[in-house]
Amino acid sequence: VISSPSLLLSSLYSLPHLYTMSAYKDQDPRLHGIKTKIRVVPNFPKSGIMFQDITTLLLDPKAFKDTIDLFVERYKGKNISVVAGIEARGFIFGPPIALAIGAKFVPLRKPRKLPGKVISQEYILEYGRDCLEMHVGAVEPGERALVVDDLIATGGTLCAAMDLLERVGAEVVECACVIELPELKGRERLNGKPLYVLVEYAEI
Ligand code: HSX
Repeated sequence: VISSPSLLLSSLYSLPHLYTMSAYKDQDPRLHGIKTKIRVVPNFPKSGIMFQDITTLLLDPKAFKDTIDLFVERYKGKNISVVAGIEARGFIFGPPIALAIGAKFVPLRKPRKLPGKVISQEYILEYGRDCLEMHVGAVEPGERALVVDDLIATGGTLCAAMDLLERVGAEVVECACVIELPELKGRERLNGKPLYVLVEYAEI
């Protein structure tokens, strides 16, 4: 998980930070274990970037399971038929959630990775553009979808994912991320679409 490389973001990311529980989440004791397992790596992949490394969370079976369980508890019984995971870390958290709630998993991939016919959605990054693609026919009109990723920063990636799903007529019920960087105000870019996060990375 990397931030955008602008000076502004670099300065934000280089401030001392700590994980706090999301204001949107109750004080479930499992959250403490989850947040302590997320490693923050300064100056990776470049100077000024604080990398949010969820691979350390995956090394702890309890914390990883707690992460999945918290999402499953929220979405089970909500008539969600599609979990759409964003490449690449959405592919780690999305499938176990999908299996547990009885939904299909649909990967939203970077360009030229999917072999079938795709629809594409470009989005703006701090410098340049990126793109997500989804297989045509993977999602039907009227399906209820959950979008899953590891982190929301500026919100551009989640917006592109929602656009893809809505273009094929699906209803995006909510976006779910493990981590939110609230200083980057990604939540405000989601056009009122609900966002559920487990931990915030907040300035001290
Ligand atoms: C990171 O950037 C995460 O894994 C997400 O996929 C994405 C979030 O950035 P943003 O679009 O919210 O700024 O690599």
